[in-house]
Amino acid sequence: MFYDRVKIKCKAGNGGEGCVSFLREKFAPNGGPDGGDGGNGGNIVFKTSPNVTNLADFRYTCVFRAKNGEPGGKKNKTGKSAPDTVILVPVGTVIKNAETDKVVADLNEPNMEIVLLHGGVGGKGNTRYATPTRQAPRFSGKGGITQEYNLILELKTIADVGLIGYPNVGKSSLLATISNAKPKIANYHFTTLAPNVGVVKAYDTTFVMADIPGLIEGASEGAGLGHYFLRHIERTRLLVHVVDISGSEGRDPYLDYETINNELKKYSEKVANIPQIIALNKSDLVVDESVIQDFKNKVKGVPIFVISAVAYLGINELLKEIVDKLKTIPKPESLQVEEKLKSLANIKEYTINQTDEGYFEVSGPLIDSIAFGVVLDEVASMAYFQKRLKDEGIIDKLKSMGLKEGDTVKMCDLEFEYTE
Ligand SMILES: Nc1nc2c(ncn2[C@@H]2O[C@H](COP(=O)(O)OP(=O)(O)OP(=O)(O)O)[C@@H](O)[C@H]2O)c(=O)[nH]1
Ligand SMILES: [Mg+2]
Repeated sequence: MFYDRVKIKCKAGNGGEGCVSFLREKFAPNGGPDGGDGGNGGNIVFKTSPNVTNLADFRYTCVFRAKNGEPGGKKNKTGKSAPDTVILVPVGTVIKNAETDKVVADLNEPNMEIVLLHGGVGGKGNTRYATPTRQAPRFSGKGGITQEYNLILELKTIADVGLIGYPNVGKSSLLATISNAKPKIANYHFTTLAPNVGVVKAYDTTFVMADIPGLIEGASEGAGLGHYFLRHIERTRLLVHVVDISGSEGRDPYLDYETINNELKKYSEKVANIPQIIALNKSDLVVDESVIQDFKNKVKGVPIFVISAVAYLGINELLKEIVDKLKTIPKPESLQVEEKLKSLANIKEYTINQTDEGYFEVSGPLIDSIAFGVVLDEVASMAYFQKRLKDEGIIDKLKSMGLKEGDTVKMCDLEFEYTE
């Protein structure tokens, strides 16, 4: 089984919490704050590796959570930042957000590395909140909280040339003859069950060729191997359409050619429009040369080469045409990134409930994060807390809902009476 589409879960690490601490030494009983910052959470990094050719490993490991940053410590010790979690994928991997089906990254080059999800930044230690008027802050910052994503990894092979054609016409034989690939070759249909990729060196250039499993009539309805593997020729610049011109299996070569082109059209207009070169293979078996001329009479405007992959006939001419054609066709651009993933969870959310006349309850991640580490019965902490409530617009929102002097507000475990 060839794995070219998998679903995984990824989450960058949270930032570590800032520390609340005060210097306590023998001769400085009331020392200042000395709580250090939290460390940063680990990033989720994707990297293409030439050693990875498919997505099979993700069957076993499909959850990737980078470590959280460590909390800050006393004596202004910064917490350790977590290492990146590096995920190795084959070249040509497209990453989509499973929820929206939008492309979030296209890893289309060798040794390409991207940080897809950034770890949360560490929270500040209480030292950082000290001001001339607030000399002993008893609160610290919470590290950034990250969000988990369901992602789809899809392999769309990166190859310059794609080999297409009916089963058993000699696609793999051609690939084996001209490239470093060693595909399985046998005299039956669907010998090739997964795309083979080979590197071809010819006329001072190098190009990559992908042999995809044979198509048959009705592939769009799932016949044979269906259209499943056609995604691997989506990004090729040129197709070599291999036809068995000897009709060794009793079919009409021209009908084969038409059938395959129809299947390409049913898959996508874009794939059907990729320029083609026709390779009339198994010419060593042709007894009556008129079949070649018949085919040429029916197909105009497409370069046709008469070859034999096994007897090495016409191969150099075909290669020359491929090399020349490739020079005129630009490399495909990367897929457009349709969505940029936000690493951080949305902690700006909160809700207000008026549970009784003059009684409001406010809750949600934003409140939790503002209230983190705040000692609410301490004047300086409380002043900081109230300022944040104001800055985030929560007080205004409460007022718009009818909050007035003397009303009660409940947040976390604290109830306080509102005063202007
Ligand atoms: N005589 C002759 N036989 C060939 C030639 N090319 C391929 N063959 C034979 O045709 C059979 C099929 O070849 P493959 O290369 O496996 O064909 P394929 O198109 O990859 O087939 P699938 O993977 O099944 O779609 C094998 O027995 C090959 O030896 C050729 O030029 N001449
Ligand atoms: Mg094959």
